[in-house]
Amino acid sequence: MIEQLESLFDSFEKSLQVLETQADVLNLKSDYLGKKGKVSEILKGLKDATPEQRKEIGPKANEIKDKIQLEMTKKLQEIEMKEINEKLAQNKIDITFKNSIKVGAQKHGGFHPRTLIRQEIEDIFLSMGFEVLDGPHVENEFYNFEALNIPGDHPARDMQDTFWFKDEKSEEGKKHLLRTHTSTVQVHGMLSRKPPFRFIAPGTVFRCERTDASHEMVFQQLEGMMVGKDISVGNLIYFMKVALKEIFKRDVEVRLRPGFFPFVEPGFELDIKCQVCSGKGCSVCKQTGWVELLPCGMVHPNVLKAGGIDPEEYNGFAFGLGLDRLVMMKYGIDDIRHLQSGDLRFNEQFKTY
Ligand code: FA5
Repeated sequence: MIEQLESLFDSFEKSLQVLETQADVLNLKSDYLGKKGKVSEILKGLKDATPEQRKEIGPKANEIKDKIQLEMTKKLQEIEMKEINEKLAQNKIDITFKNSIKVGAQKHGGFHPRTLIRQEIEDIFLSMGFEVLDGPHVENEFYNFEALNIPGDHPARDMQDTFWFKDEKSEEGKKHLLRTHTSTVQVHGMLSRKPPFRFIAPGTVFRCERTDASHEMVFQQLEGMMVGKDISVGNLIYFMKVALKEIFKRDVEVRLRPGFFPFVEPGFELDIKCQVCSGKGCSVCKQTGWVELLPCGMVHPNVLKAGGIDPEEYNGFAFGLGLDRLVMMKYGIDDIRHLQSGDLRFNEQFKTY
């Protein structure tokens, strides 16, 4: 039996050598060490052996079992390492990029033209001491109208078609709406700081309007407000001129004309010579050669009062820049609807790198 056990180990070793998968190794293990395996078969003969023979065969059988177990563990590890190395060779990372992606052929993202202009304007106004504020899209009628000198029955409420919410009114009994202009931030700004102050507030506004080449239902404005002592129309015009010069990096023709907005007095419309048609007339400027861009004016005393500011002591100016229209003028875009089209062929023209 001792010889049988030793030759069994030899045949095990030979069979093991040619195996290549862990499953085959485990099958071989059960052939040899399993309940009905080859070692058990040999040990069945123990019943006919003498006590002396048994003393010898027992330890030998254990030794052979341990050796089989050890060889198998080694083989399993060997196969595992081989598999890992093969996988690593397949998934090799080429840090030189020589054999994979060509440097330069990679696609980079870029900023939307509106984001580019917005960042540029924020930098310009920050450099002139303005803060940049944000405000909620969902407002109640106090912030969008009443505090801006537009009471409930005022015809000016119809100047901007409003998306109203049908939900519960606010705690103060005011109806909710999607803000129609960023002038709402004037009110938040006044109520949360003491004069003197100056801030801008870029953001999205919503109007229930028919769209065309220069009108969207969801578009962006950039509000500006400066409150202090003895502020004049001259100050207002100075800041508007500096901002436009910095944005266009060249002289652009503008005109200032009287404009009516209940929240400013006097109020102005600042139009820009249409940069799409150079003033000849097109669908963007509705054949007039001019585009309404930057309404502005001196803050109405009622608005200052609603913002908790004494109009006897302080005054100020405010403006509401049409940010999307400015983007159109800067880049010569002939339809505002391109801006939100999500068309990559449009967006890709403005990559910054
Ligand atoms: C206002 O919204 C005022 N809140 C602006 C203001 C602020 C005046 C502070 C005085 C003081 P208006 O409705 O004109 O005004 O809009 C301002 C600018 O937004 C317009 O000049 C135009 O450039 C842009 N705009 C208006 N409607 C649209 C639209 N449907 N699509 C794209 N841009 C628009």
